[in-house]
Amino acid sequence: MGAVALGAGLGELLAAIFAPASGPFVAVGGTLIDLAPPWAKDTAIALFGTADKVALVAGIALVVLLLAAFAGWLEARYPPWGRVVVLAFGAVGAAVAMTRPDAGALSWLPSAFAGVVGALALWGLIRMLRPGDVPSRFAASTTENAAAGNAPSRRSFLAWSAGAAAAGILAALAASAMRAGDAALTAIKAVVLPKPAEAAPPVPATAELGLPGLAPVITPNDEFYRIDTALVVPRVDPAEWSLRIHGMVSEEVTLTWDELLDLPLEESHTTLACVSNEVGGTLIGNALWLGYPVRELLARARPLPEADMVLSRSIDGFTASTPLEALTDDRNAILAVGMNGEPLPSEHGFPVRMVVPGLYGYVSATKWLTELKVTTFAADEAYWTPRGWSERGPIKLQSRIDVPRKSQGLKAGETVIAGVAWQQGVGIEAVEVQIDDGRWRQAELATAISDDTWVQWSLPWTAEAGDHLLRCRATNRAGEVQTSERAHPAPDGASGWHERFITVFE
Ligand SMILES: Nc1nc2c(c(=O)[nH]1)N[C@H]1C(S)=C(S)[C@@H](COP(=O)(O)O)O[C@H]1N2
Ligand SMILES: [Mo]
Repeated sequence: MGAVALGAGLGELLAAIFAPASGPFVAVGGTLIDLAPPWAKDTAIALFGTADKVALVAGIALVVLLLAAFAGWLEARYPPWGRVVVLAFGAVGAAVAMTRPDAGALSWLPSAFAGVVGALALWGLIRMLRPGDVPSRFAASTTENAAAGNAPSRRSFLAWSAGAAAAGILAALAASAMRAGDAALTAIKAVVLPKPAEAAPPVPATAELGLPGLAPVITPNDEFYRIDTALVVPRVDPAEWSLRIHGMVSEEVTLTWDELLDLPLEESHTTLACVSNEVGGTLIGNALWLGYPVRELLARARPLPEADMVLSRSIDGFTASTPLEALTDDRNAILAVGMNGEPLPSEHGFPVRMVVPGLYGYVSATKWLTELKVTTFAADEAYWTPRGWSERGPIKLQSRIDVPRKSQGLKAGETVIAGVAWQQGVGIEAVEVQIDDGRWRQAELATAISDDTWVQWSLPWTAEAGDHLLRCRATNRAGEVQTSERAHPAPDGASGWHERFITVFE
């Protein structure tokens, strides 16, 4: 185990030095994410929420430990097969690393190195256990003490194994420390965004009900949900960033970071939602974005009349298919550089991401954006499409109960039921609440920031002791009532009414 830990840890360290996304763990983990069948990913998100990646890395670490134990046993019994197994896994890691979308010419190196170091360490360690083979310094005493079951060779084997494992773990820790302190991160921290040429209208004071337990109308960056396939957050140096607009266009356009910041940037509030959000779920957030309209850049490139889709691509290979129309009509579809008055946090796509009101994130909100390919739905497919999700993802009309919370130990008496409702691009006209299958009552809406954001709602309630069932449903500005028909998130978003059972105490 020590040997393999040493190898894997040194592999990660080497990766951290030379090629951030090519470490054995990251490459294998990233590939597992891409290869995972949709149900596995759904289960992972359901089980671990946004901690799905932590769970994956822990899982891989466990497999590595089991492998290490197996290789050690094999090497002791049937040398050199333990070494061969370790080398083979290094080779698999190296091959996988080269298939990653962000692979560089040397991406195979860390895994291969991990394999070789692991195999050598294993060889050295197991040799210590074999009386005939031990280095001469130990040879004399070994045979005498072996009978006592306490041979120095065994003791030194344990010591060296523990040492190797510790060295491996230290190397892995050093690797993650180096990642955290790398140059791109320094560049990120140095970014100062320009003032908007067009500021967002101030948020009406009546947009925020300020009730404890109710989601704030603007989601702070550090509370904003995060969903993506990136095991390691891509660190992009803005000085090296550029966006290429190509494909079915009359003219290719390239835009650098400085050029983008020189354009008149606009602020807008848009609520971002994930297609994986269950009814009542929390994979949704609202922010003030600063960015430049995609429509203006597409106007420079002049899409050909046959085009009907824009395939946006991230530096890590993720792609999203957005209807061309959603990027050329008058909605606030932007290349965002700012989030709630700060540069985009790395986790949310620094330096540039897309934000498109009215579409789920998986078909519109590409983070770490590098490329816009003007194309057709017939010719191109985005990341999630072959994985069981619809190629188009307009946001469904939804509403959610935030308070009372299930476990808050609500006492009988005057209280308030409150939540949020949304259908970006359409807007919310009304929210109704039903208590214990009674009549639907009109909730009071807070002031909406815009039709592109969610809106808070509330309803006073005199709660009587006992068990109650609360339900809510929204009506959009087109007059449609939220459907009661339950649908799973796959393939194009959950539907149904949010229900909450609540016990009210005397
Ligand atoms: N590069 C990249 N961008 C991505 C994704 C991804 O996996 N990779 N996931 C998308 C999905 S599914 C959603 S819901 C939003 C989430 O954005 P957030 O993490 O900033 O909340 O990002 C979108 N952009
Ligand atoms: Mo998503």
